[in-house]
Amino acid sequence: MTDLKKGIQNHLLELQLEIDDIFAKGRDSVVSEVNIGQIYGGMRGVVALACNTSYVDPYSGLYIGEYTTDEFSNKLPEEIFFLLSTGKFPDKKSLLNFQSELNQRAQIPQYVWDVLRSLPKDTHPMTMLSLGILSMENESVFKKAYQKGMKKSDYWKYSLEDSMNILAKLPALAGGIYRIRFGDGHLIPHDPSLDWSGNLAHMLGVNDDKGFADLMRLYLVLHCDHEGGNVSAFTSRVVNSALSDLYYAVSAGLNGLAGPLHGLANQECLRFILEIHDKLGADPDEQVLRAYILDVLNSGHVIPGYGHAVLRVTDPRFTAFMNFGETNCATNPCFKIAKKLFSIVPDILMHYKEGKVANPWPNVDAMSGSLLNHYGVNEFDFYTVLFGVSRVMGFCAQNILAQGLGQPIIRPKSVTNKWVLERLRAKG
Ligand code: HAX
Repeated sequence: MTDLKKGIQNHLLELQLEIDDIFAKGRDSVVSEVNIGQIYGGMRGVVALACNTSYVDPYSGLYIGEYTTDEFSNKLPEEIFFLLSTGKFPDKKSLLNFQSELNQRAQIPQYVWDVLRSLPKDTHPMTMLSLGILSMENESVFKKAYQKGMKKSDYWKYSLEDSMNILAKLPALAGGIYRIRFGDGHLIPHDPSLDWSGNLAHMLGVNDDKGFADLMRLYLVLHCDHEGGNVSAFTSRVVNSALSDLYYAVSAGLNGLAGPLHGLANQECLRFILEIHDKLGADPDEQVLRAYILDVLNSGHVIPGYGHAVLRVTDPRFTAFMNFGETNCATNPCFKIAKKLFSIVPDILMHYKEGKVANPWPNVDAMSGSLLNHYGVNEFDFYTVLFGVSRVMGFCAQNILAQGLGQPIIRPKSVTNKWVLERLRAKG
């Protein structure tokens, strides 16, 4: 058994003991009430899910396991996947074994490239990523084991196998999508001497700068997971809860991530910054920029990269990207505009619509595009693919743990307007 598998097994035992304790202390205790506004309002604030991979504190941001963003942001993505699924960082030997496993599974079947190359040239790269993964569904070891009648207690082990196979192929898949969609179509081979994010940087073929490989590492670490209730993670979990295998579940999660209010926001952010650059110049005057932002708001548009459904402070992942920018590309015009926006937008949003914007602070997407732009990844449409590569770690870890804990199919109850009106009438 690999160290990762052992680690997950131990983690599942710990989590199960905690759940047993919770149930013993108060399985029927009420922790959240749902009002009618929430039924019609995206279930915002309703506590209805347990997820032990990560936690978003409204005031201190993302925790992976017990670790704050500051504490994990200098790690490798492979270490982060270990942490998400076992609750602990791997030691050196376990890390090397895991990396070697990924290297052995990195080869992408030729039919995936045939599928991707057959698509219209202007297909969105997120469609290509989702389809690339879905096209490999026939390789699912979970599906094959299920058909042979595997025990429920073994589900997570086969999902781990599927996860490893999917994760191992992501750098080559994303790199290939970039080369087919934006380059000359020539694929750069996987280099087993490089780690997971190093290979992604290498296979994109954009930039050999060490700073770019460092940015890819940071990017893949910071986007890995954000609790269980966000659109993409929740979608992935719902699909997997029906025992659709991880190829289906990961592809479904990525389809949610492709929405402009979720993962696609990062491509909107750089577009917004470049528009400012074109219209107001590289170093816009503060008052002029302020007026521009107000115009955008008054025309009914959101300011991309600002606001969050859960966070109520500057996203620490934004801060990590900003610190990276200060060290590596402080004079880049887009970075400078992104920084200037940070000094202006929160104040405007705080007072906009009588304080209706719950969180006027920047989220992770407000800065990352400027950094990618600095290293020559200028195709906005590709940004969400990088986000997706990282977020697949969270989808996989969440689904493996949920299966290991024997969680059932997800099926909340919906009601009709008539039901709600009758309920109100009965209450008087
Ligand atoms: N600019 C202008 N108005 C904003 C705003 C922003 N950045 N953020 C919120 N608002 C508005 C909302 O549109 C809403 O107005 P209406 O009631 O008139 O529709 C009001 O403020 C209240 O919304 P909220 O409760 O503050 O925010 P929500 O939880 O509903 O939505 C969003 C959270 C992230 C979707 C929202 O802040 C937004 O659209 N931000 C811009 C897009 C963005 O950056 N998305 C990326 C989020 C991070 C992420 O998930 N990445 O994957």
